[in-house]
This record gives sequence, C-alpha cells and structure tokens, in this order.
Amino acid sequence: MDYQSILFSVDEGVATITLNRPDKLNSFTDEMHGELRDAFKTIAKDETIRSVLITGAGRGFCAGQDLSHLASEEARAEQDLGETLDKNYNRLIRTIRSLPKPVVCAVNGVAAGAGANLALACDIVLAARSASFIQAFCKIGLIPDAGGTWTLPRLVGSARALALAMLGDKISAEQAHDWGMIWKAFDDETLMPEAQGMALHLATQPTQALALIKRAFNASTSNTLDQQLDLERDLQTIAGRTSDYHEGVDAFLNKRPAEFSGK
Ligand code: T3D
Repeated sequence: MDYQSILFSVDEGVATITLNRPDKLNSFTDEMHGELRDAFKTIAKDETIRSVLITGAGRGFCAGQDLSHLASEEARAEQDLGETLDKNYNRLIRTIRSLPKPVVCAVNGVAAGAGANLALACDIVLAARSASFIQAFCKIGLIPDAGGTWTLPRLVGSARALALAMLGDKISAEQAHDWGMIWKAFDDETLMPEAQGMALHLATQPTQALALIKRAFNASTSNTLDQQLDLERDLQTIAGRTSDYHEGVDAFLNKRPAEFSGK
C-alpha cells in the first residue's frame, strides 16, 4: 500500500511511523487511519519487527481529528461520532495496547485531542521540551476519546485528569513529565536521537517478556491483587519457557552480554 498521510519504515528491527500531514499539524483523517491500520498489520505480522516508534512530521505531533470537513452544520449533523470512534480511534488504540511489541512515542510538538491520547496509549512516551498536551475536546463540545478517559486518570490521578478534560488547558512537556504523564522530556534537538536509541534498544531485548509485561500491566488495571498474582504466575511460566530467558541467565552466569533473539 502506498501511504499518503504517514511515512513508514523498518530498520534494524524498529518500525517507525511518522504522521505526515505537517501543514495540518498531522490531524487524523480517514485516510491516515486506514494507513495506520495497514502499517500495524505489517508490524504485527513481521517477526523481525521488535519495537515501534511513532512521531509526527513538522512542528506538531498530532492535532486530533481533522475538523476541516465539518464546516457546515449539515455535515456535523449527519455524522455519528460513535461510529467514527468504532471505525477509527477505538481500533487504533486497541491495536496499540494489545500489540505484543513495545511502542515508543516521540511527541515532537503539540499533541491535541485524540493526538494527545494517541501518545498516552503508547508504552513509553518521550517529548520535546517545546511539545505540549491539550485535551482540546471540551473546547468543541466533546469528551476526551481515543482512550483518554481511561489513560489520563490512571497516569495523573482523577483531580488532574478531570481539570485537564474540563478546562482544555495546554500543559507543557515538563509539566506532563512532573505529573507522571510521560516518561521523559528532552531538549528538542535530542528528542529523535533519544527516541530512536530507545526503540533500537527495545528491539534487541527479550520481545516475548516485554509483550508479557505489557499484558500484565494492561490486566492490572481491573484485576484484584489475587487475580494479578495468578496472572503473574501464568505469564512467568510462559516467560520461563522462552529462549531469551535461557539466554539471559546463561549470559549473566558467564559474565557476557546477552544476545536476545526475541523468541
Ligand atoms: O470528530 C470526530 O470524528 C470525533 C473524534 C474526535 C477526536 C478529536 O481529536 S476532537 C479534537 C480535535 N482537535 C482540536 O480541537 C484541536 C484543534 N487545533 C487547535 O486547537 C490548534 O491548531 C492547536 C492548539 C493544536 C495548535 O495551535 P497553533 O496556533 O500552533 O496552530 P494553528 O495555526 O491553529 O494550526 C496550524 C494549521 O493546522 C492551521 O491550518 P492553516 O490555517 O494554516 O491552513 C489549522 O487550521 C490546522 N489545524 C490544526 N488543527 C487542526 C487543523 N486542521 C484541521 N483539523 C484540526 N484538528
């Protein structure tokens, strides 16, 4: 598939997706969603891909849904936003959360609306110091979507999540970092080398274990401690049967660097 709204490349086990509508701050269109679905299909199928990096082209990361086709009241009245969520955003967020590979997000500029929540759905989020996060939905009479009502309170607590959602204030990358919303903020010029280095590092790690970690953390949000302990037992059984577990222990005992195959 030829992509018009994203760039997609694979190098040294890292799949990089760049949202690529810089003139419109990489806001989402149906076309972009279709291309993202196709790219994630490739990522899921290709065993040589062991980590994913998502970023944006130009000065923005992603300004959420492209609103330009909604100029007329008729167009707005005709659409069912729930259908749009089912067709596009919910599929995207479910795909990222359930992908058995780590997903790093490099937020290179403003992340607004569903753009902010796309970032928050990723496993490790890095941002440029000039980047910002805006739950812009309330400014146009909507509620946070793309998983925002789930990720935000878990990351920053209800008090901050509610205020962000109800006020739609812009917060800086530093503030997002201080609140535990993202992993780290970097000077603008070092964001991409840092993010690429992290994605490359993850692509050399025990992929199965990373997938199981993700599964355990996803489940922890609704499990009791007892259920989670049982899950840890079951997942550790699986991890203990991977080649990478044997490699990791052998490398440690023989005082050599581990060479994980991802198997
Ligand atoms: O609708 C559904 O299907 C349901 C799903 C909803 C999910 C959502 O994401 S709803 C939230 C949608 N997003 C927004 O409301 C954010 C709108 N954008 C902004 O508030 C501002 O653009 C920013 C705060 C993000 C950045 O401001 P600034 O001053 O840095 O840039 P700008 O000048 O506003 O934008 C630059 C260009 O991008 C401009 O185009 P132009 O005039 O140069 O041709 C602007 O119109 C365009 N742009 C920015 N955001 C969007 C957009 N075009 C279409 N849709 C956008 N969301």
